[in-house]
Amino acid sequence: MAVDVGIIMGSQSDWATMKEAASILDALGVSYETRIVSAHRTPDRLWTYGKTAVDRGLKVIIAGAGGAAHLPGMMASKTRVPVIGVPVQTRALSGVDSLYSIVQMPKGFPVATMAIGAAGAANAGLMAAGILAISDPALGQRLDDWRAALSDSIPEEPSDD
Ligand code: RP5
Repeated sequence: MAVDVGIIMGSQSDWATMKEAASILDALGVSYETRIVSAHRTPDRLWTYGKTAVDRGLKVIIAGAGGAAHLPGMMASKTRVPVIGVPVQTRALSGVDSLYSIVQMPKGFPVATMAIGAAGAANAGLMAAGILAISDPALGQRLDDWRAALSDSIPEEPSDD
């Protein structure tokens, strides 16, 4: 069955971060699949995933990777499905390596790059939902409700607790 969003990641170790995107999509009722697709360890899998993305009906791809994070950019080179990149935080360089690897795409092949780590993954889910909501008013309403609930949860004054 066709899903709207593909959440792909370079390694099992990225899942702790990327599940933040999945959890947002769950909350908003957006269909998705999750796959480990490594630019370096499984390049043929990357190729096939990108080549079949349009025909499989994917509308947005969220791609997370860390270190030499080539997955989002390579995926963007292989499909016109919009790719949202999530730089996974790394131990050696705190994810700045991932961010730089993802954000500096050459003209012609964009990757919408999020913040490093869990916040970036959650925002990738929200960005994907926003894109899909352009043609899905019911999802748009759910996204508006989600945003209003977040705003309502922020106290006006700080407390010591
Ligand atoms: C990248 O290398 C992955 O995206 C991951 O963030 C990083 C480390 O992978 P593992 O060695 O934990 O599998 O390809």
